[in-house]
Amino acid sequence: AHAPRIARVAAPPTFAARSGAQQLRATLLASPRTIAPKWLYDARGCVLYEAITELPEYHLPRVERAILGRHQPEMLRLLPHGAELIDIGSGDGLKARRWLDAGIVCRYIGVDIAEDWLSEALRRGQARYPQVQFDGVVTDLNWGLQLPLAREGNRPRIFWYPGSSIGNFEPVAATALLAQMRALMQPGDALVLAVDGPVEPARMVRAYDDAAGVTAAFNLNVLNVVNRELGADFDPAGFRHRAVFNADASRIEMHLVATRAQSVDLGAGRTLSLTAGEHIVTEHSYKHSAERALRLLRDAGFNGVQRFDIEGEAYGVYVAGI
Ligand code: AVJ
Repeated sequence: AHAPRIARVAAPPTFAARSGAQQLRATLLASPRTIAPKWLYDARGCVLYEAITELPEYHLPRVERAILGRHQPEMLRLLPHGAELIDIGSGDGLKARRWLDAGIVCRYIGVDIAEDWLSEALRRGQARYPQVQFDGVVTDLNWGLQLPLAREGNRPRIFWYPGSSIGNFEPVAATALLAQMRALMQPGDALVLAVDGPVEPARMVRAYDDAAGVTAAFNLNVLNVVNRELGADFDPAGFRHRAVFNADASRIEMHLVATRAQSVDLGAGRTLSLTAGEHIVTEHSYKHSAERALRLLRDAGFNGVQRFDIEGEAYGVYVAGI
């Protein structure tokens, strides 16, 4: 195996017209006021998110592990072997290990927005699995999915999108992203997609507003990110974290609520004025029932979808072909 190669995707023209900072400034001044969830994941945000995944209230990772643990043998019968694993939103790369350990992967391609984390994860993965080729793609999934690395030897591909991260996309955008994955697939390829579903509202709210305040710290940290990105002067002490379940849209919303009237310098000569109680939306986390998830997949053109779950939980892991 050669040393891991990293390909960088450039912003497509519709996005390149405005820098990330300009886009962020515009969404803060728009109505509703929003900060895209990707800004939550600076170095401190990634550490806090990892801590969230260990929280007793945040059941998603535990349920996902239980489903995969229970049903992996059956999934392995559906998945191509000798495959290239496309790990979408790869992060530390640890979730891919179950497929690498199962021996069905010849090449690993991590896809992530954070190049430093990606290159570190590739280096570690390459050292642990010397017989597997490790490569990476740095891109922003908000631009859609592009894979500038060609298949080697026309191997089948497995698209692995765990963690219910698809839930951060508005349903129309989620369908578009899934359709793009499908467009990159050949017969014999497979998608493995994990999607959280709705449970009791109180349980969902607790999962996003834990007793130890880790999710609150994660949410408030985004203001430090915005300060750095824009040269803004948000005072995190002037905001509080709120998680609400929007039943009509079937999504958890994370808000930052202004605890007092304030005006914030956003840089570039722009000012954001907030009244007490006004909020900024930092994340939508859609909870897709089985029916809704299957519709997303069907709308994106997938066929032969199989759902895997465990009793008493609404979380689903879907294996789909084209
Ligand atoms: C990484 C998008 C799956 O929506 O559950 C966790 C992020 N936000 N707690 C989610 C998150 C607050 C998480 N995803």
